Amino acid sequence: MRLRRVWVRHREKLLVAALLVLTGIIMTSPKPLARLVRQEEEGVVLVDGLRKKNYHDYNYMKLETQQRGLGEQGAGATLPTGLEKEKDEFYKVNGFNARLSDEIALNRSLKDIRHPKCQKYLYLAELPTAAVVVPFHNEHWSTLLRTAFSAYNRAPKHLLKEIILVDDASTKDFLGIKLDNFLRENLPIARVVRLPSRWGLIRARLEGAKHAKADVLIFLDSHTECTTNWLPPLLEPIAQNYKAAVCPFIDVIDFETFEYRAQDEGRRGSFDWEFYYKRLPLLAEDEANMPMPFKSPVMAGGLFAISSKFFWELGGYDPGLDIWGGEQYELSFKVWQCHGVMYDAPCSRIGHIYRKFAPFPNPRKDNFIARNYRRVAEVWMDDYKKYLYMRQPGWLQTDTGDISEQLAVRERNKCKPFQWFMENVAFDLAKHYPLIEPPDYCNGTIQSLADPKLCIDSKMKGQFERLDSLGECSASSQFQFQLTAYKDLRPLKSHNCWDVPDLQAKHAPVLLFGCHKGLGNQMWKYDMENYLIRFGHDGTHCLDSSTLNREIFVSRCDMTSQTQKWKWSFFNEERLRNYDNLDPRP
Ligand code: UD2
Ligand code: MN
Repeated sequence: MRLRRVWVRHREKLLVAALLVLTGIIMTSPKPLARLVRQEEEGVVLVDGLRKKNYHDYNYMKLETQQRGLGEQGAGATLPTGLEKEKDEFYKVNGFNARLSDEIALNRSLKDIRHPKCQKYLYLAELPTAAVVVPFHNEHWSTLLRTAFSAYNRAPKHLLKEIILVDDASTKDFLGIKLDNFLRENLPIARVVRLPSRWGLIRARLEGAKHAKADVLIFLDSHTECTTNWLPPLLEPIAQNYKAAVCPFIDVIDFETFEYRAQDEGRRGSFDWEFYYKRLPLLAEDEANMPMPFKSPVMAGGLFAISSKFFWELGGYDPGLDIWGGEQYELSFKVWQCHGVMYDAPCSRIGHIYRKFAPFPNPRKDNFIARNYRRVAEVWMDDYKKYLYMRQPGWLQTDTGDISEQLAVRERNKCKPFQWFMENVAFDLAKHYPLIEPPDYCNGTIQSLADPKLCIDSKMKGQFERLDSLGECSASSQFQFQLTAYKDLRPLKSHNCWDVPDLQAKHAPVLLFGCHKGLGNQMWKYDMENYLIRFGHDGTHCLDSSTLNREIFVSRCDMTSQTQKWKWSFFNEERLRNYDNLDPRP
């Protein structure tokens, strides 16, 4: 009753007092902090006790869908007519259609081709900062800049601290002051570090890494494009374990049309015993957890993230690796053997232009690739190195140079033996890439019975070229072929296989494509009773020829046709008889 009376009598005074107290609280509270806390918590949710957040930049994504023009949305494009001469000139020095690239916007839009679940995935609200490091030697202007712009435009700005372009002694004029000025005005987060002479991509990366101030190093090739939300998936596993190295999915930017397309939906990285980069199937658990990061034995090399702390604990790269090659194996072995882990992160997708051909002359007088491979093998592979040397005895002729520093890294970090890697990480590698090569079905020359002085002649042709000719039989290497245990047919020791992409054509051409082990349109069989070289699973088509035009092609098998009959200089009768029971992936 009494309170009520007080309230009624002093209502106004009380209200004013309350108002004054409230304003006091608001006025004296540290405003900026209050705003910060509120802003940070916006969009942050607790998932299993962890603060997570959605990093998508929906405004940017919406703008992208509205962009129109050549190559937009990652579509394939063709060069406007009249530029053929320039096209050829630019192709020669880049190994891809660089003139077309100049017609495409530096910030062109790309389709979101990620696994649909990536759109909803939340990442830790606190992630480490990143530095992008891009080594380049004579890279083309627009492809280099598109690399930098795509990385910047599609990354959360507070996480991407710097973009360091390392100029490995380029000689193209525009890569000098013009590039510095352009970046200063248009993309100040990026800067160029220049090397005094050609150091090669590995030492260029090392130099870039030394300049970086961010927590995580992200290496990219100089002709790549980062897609929607590419950065958080690379950083999260590192935030959880600083010894994790994380690779994005590497997609394909077509060297001719600049079409952006998926490479595939994931494989585990690997190598064969000549150190060609290869891939292994996903494990059932990887498929089930898609698109969560999965463990991968070996990185492709060009594109990955690693904490600067772990990178330097591992001694960075071996600085004795020169120009190009081998560093992807060195770092992968190091990461695994020295107590780290390597993941592929399906929600981070970055496109790469695989060149049509290597445009640069050899900058050294020696075989630096062989030396690089040997250094890696000698330091990390223990007894397994012999499986490389068995196939490449020539490598033993190359001097590794001093490897004591690298051995000291291994010792200092108490790294595990290579056998541990083979048994626990790359446990299925030897099944797909046997330590010892299984015997060929056939090899040597392939002689025509229609005209026995003629043999199949590869003319040393390579990837994407048509294998079309017959020549006068000789022992020289262009006449040597093998029908391997993988049931594919290839020029001796080549990694390009006979492939028939258009079987319906009347005289179906045989092309050379990267070998994919006898499967699909690379499977061949020698029918030794009938001297036929049969193509494909059903074997209804055979290798045929016109001895007059000295041409070869594939047509429907005809036992009576002499132009379809071939004699191998060597064939393994027992294995051929057993052909249908033998696994092409021994
Ligand atoms: C593949 C890898 C690359 C690296 C290499 C083996 C991918 C997509 N790419 O390269 O990262 O692992 O195999 O070493 O996995 N460069 C220099 N100086 C040189 C030579 C090259 O700075 O002396 C730069 C070049 O401009 C490019 C990068 O190094 O940015 C890789 O060279 P590439 O693109 O010619 O070779 P690629 O794609 O076959
Ligand atoms: Mn490249």
